[in-house]
Amino acid sequence: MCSLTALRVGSGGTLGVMLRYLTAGESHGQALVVVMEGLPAGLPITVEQIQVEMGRRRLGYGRGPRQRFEADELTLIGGVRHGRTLGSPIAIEIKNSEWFRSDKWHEEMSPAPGATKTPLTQVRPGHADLAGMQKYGFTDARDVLERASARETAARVAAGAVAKALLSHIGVEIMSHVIQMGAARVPAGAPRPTPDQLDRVDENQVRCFDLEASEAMIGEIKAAAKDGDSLGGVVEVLGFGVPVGLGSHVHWDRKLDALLAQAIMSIQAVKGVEIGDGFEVAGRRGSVAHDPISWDADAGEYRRGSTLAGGTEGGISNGELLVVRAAMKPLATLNVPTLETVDTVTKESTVSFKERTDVTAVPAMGVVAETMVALVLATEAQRKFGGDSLDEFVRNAEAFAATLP
Ligand code: EPS
Repeated sequence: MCSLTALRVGSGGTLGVMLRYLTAGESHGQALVVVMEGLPAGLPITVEQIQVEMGRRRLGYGRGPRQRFEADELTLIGGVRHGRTLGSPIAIEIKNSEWFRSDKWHEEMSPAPGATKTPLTQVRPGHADLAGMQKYGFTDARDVLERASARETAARVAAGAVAKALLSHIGVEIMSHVIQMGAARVPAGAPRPTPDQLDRVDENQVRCFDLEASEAMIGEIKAAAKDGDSLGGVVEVLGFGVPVGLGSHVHWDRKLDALLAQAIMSIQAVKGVEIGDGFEVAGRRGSVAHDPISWDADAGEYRRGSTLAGGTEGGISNGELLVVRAAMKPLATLNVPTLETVDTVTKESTVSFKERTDVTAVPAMGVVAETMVALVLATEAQRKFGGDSLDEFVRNAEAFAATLP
């Protein structure tokens, strides 16, 4: 079949895609799984390397009880032998610790025929519950929420660890930091962290680089937690060493910024994406809204004097710092439910059901956003440089850089 969808060439499409991945699994089921295809052979990768990224995703003040016992125990099921990729699909399984530590979810999430004794019908505004039930014809919100849950991002982060490993061989490093939590913000123009300061960001309870702002953020979380409420915020992902020439101006679905926007927006609870200073620049005059270009004769490279465009121009990476921001809404599950809704059985007004939840997951979302940026960049780097082995991929990238006009 030759439908428009089948011919799409973006990161999530099918034809012509160099790197693709698919996750499966529910939040309280046995496990999550991710299958990645299209990585070159010979890429060194270990379970421990992936575990580091998984551990980073569990970080952050304000997470709920689940993160205290979730171990994200993972198994490399296929595609890796003796610590190196084979070029075949990589399959990674991440066990849900809760399934194995008790039988709490065994009946509720059993794949065998049966029915729940406790359907969830007081749907949460802002969550996928109601629209998902209507779309798929369900009478229990759990049929929707188990997959809509941000638990699924654990599988993405496993894939992202592999994508980051690939990118590291062409000098790309990706990190994130929290710049807003509720009403507490990092002041405009505050210094950005660099990759050698990643530990400092990760060691901070809210993954914020600005200590004063981080104190205010923790204060916000404590206050929201006291009220049984939740908080959203903004993270900034930074891509260092991104080569010139990823993405393209020639088609809407090949533009790097567009691919990044889709990838970031696909993260659960993300409602806004910004490349560079997109929103702030919209209010400026053209004469002060663009990054000036100069020639660095010593380095033999063009330079831009600022990062307003966020490292992409015309949908193509320009070799400057990549800047992508993601805005996360406050979680729709509240520890003290107050959100007005309707019970889908009685049609009577009520408040949404209570589930164990995080006060905020913004620090963790930063790690997921890094993952999505890494997956887009790895896909586009594979498209640009190709190669069946890591050596070939790196050789091609170096040859391109060496001949840049
Ligand atoms: C989530 C609700 C919480 C989070 C979960 C995402 O899970 P639970 O309902 O089991 O306590 O902890 O996130 C994760 C488990 C995770 O690993 O990120 C939700 O409703 O999206």
